[in-house]
Amino acid sequence: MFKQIKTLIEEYNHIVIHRHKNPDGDAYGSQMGLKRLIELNYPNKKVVAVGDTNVFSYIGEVDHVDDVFYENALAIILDVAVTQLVSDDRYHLAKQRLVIDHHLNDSNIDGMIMIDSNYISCAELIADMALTMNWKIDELAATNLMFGIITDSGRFLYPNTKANTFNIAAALMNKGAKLQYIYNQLYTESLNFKKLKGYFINNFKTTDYNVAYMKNDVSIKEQFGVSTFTVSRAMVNQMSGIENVSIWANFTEDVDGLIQCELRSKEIPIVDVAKKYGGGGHALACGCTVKSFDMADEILADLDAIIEKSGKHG
Ligand SMILES: [Mn+2]
Repeated sequence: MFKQIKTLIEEYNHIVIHRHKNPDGDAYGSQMGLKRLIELNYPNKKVVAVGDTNVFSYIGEVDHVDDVFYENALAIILDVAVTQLVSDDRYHLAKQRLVIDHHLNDSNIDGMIMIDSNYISCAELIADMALTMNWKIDELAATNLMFGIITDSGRFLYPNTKANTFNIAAALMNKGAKLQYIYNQLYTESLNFKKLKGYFINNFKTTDYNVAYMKNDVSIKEQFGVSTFTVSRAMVNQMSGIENVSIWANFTEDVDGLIQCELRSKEIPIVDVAKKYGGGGHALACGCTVKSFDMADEILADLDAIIEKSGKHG
């Protein structure tokens, strides 16, 4: 498969690299890593990167690309395989499409598809390809790819981190990946973000069965100058890793007055509670949206009941 991808890349002089919307470290890292790899190994090709930007934009700048550039171009789509999640839908304009992803979803994009969920990150897959193909890899390419591997593996923490993840990381280190730079970037937070974390740690409450929870009205996001998403999704795990707390929940009022509920559990499945209130997600990480904090209390009662039933109350 790597050979087929290489052959396809070699056929095109114009290449546009896409990835998913709201890019994470892997989407950005694999996009900017592959862009650099093509520049290094095929200096006569014109390769550009497109898409929306966010706090990870220090990994690499996206390019402004006119529609006409797509005419005889190959569009490479990374870390996503479904049309609705791709950032910048002009990949349809390209002459040919290549999808490289490591998620479980089947692709609904028309083109060459390479999906392999054995890889912990898309960047790991691209690095493996570059190493297998004996491509030149410089410090910048190695650093960008390492960024994707480190972020998508939860810093080599998640259970699907494999021996080969370390083999590839080691190879990237040999090519000059700047580990200290990556970790400095990842562990630097804005002052407001840090203070918001402190606010959570100091103010969360617990139920009778030790479900840790926070109820955040809309004033919290204003007080700390952050988004609803930050108060809600980015803060829920401030209540994780606490002795005798097996489930934790974060209830955040949004600008429409609705309550965004983020529910997490160490080991007892809780997704049925999220589903009961019109939401969903994974067994241990899920969410829903409800109309009031009173309904949040109902959710907490349901979570308490789950712990009671499990017999795992500490
Ligand atoms: Mn990924």
